[in-house]
Amino acid sequence: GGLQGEQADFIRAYLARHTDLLEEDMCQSIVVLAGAGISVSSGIPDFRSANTGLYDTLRPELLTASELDQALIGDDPTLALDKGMFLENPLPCLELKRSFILGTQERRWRATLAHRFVEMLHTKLGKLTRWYTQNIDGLELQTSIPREKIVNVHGSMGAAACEVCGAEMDFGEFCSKIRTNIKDISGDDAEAPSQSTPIDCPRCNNPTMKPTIVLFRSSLPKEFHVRCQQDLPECDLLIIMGTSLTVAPANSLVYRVPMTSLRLVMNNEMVGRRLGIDYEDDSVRDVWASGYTDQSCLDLSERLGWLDDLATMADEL
Ligand code: CNA
Repeated sequence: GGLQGEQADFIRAYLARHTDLLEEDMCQSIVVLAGAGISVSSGIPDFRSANTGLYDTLRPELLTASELDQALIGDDPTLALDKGMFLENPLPCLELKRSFILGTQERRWRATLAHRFVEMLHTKLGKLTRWYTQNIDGLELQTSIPREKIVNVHGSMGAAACEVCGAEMDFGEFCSKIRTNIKDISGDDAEAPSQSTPIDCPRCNNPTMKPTIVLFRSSLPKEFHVRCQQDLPECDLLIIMGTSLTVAPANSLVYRVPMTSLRLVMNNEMVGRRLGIDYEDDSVRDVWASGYTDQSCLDLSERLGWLDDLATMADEL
């Protein structure tokens, strides 16, 4: 990591502008849209980063599926997390998520600097209207942000329910079943079974117990739509962090905020150009903090005089 040379000067100039954006009176309502990129530094891979993302490292041949389904997943990895595919065969999804589920139970991962930065938008500025996160890792719950300010757009990993009838299962019980029923495609767990068997719902008996995450091609929590209607018309600044903006309708926030609201993209690549984000230097409403989100958040925190608070938060971990 680390910023160097001309690139660093360029980014710092932009960041100086961001500091103004955050502190100005005209900016009263900040909405954050976050994605897997803000949790990568905690040790959880994202989906779409080249080489390290889950889609590049996925080996469909290890999943319990027909050869045809393996080939289809090879072409389009989202199918492994697709509702239709899950109802037909729940095993690929559970196999793919096994270590994520167990890691969540063990609280294996810690909130990152980016999470702490969003926390300070609330605690220091009092301007955080809502934090929409596509992440299912629950790391945002390690911050002191009130629960109602957070929208888990794609659900969360830390609870389990039946995809068919909605019956809930104690998460600890679900995790023990994951441990004994589902094979470990990462090869890290020597105790794992060599073959997978599905986990039956105690109410409807379908083999469809899963973490309460939103699968592809299924509907989002109602809360998402309700909060968007409340929040977006008032939004002065949308901060987009660590997301490829490829998943709809989460990415619709980008064009649903008023034309007058500013958009700050904290991401290591230029995302959302097709949704209208303008990466030209003379853009009137969009600014890009390139590079690592943690580094951008650290730089911004320094400019805002928040480094001591960050250090205190780190001590409390
Ligand atoms: P994505 O499509 O994988 O995009 C991640 C984006 O972040 C990409 O543009 C990356 O280039 C960028 N990025 C990665 N690391 C960094 C970094 N350190 N600094 C700056 N930018 C970085 O993920 P999205 O969230 O956009 O996709 C939505 C899916 C991913 C959601 O449904 C999530 O549930 C799902 N997901 C969540 C997690 C998690 O909860 N931590 C992990 C993996 C996938």
